[in-house]
Amino acid sequence: MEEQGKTRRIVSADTTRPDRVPPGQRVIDKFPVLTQGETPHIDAEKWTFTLFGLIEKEIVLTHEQFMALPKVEVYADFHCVTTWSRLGNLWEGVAWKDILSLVRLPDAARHVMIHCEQGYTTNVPLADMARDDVLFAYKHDGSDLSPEHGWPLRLIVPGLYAWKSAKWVRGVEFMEQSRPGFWEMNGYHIHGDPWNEERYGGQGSL
Ligand SMILES: Nc1nc2c(c(=O)[nH]1)N[C@H]1C(S)=C(S)[C@@H](COP(=O)(O)O)O[C@H]1N2
Ligand SMILES: [Mo]
Repeated sequence: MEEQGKTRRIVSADTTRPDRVPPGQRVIDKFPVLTQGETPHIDAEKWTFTLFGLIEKEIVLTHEQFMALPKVEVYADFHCVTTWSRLGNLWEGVAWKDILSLVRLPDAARHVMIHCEQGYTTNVPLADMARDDVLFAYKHDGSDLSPEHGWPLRLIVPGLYAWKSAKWVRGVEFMEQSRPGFWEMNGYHIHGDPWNEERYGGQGSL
């Protein structure tokens, strides 16, 4: 029984919708791997997690320091823009709220850019990050993330299409203005809300 009492449990509000499958999506049971490029090989001893950008002081955490942060479990659905949805995932990791408590955020900060191994990036408004079901996950359905699914750490933003749920995360950049990340520069929507089918195209301002 590892630290059962300490782990907070959160149920993503979207899983309680009368119709929990967003328009144009179909439910699948398996968990496909969608990666642009190769699965990176990561050495946890050398891995770091950096918070930078529009904050007073850059923060760099080692893997050991990250794993010592408070734990949360989140039950949430996962919607890929290519139309598959995997319902009822149990993620374990560190809530965004607990990452935010490490920094002093200036009022001007409105967006983050998530930076990953091999240069993958994705932009997310802080307003979307603020939902209580957003976490940096290191476990899925009771096991450590597999390398293909993002070990040692991935972001999970259940309220947006899954390209925002960046795998192999290495850092978070705080920004005043939004700018497009990898897929957003390659035709995906700048925001990516599955309930409004923000799939492709909309490079409008957030
Ligand atoms: N670093 C990184 N993160 C990524 C991707 C990627 O190619 N590289 N693909 C994204 C896309 S398009 C989807 S649908 C999900 C898929 O997650 P999965 O491979 O664990 O199913 O990861 C997202 N995160
Ligand atoms: Mo995707």
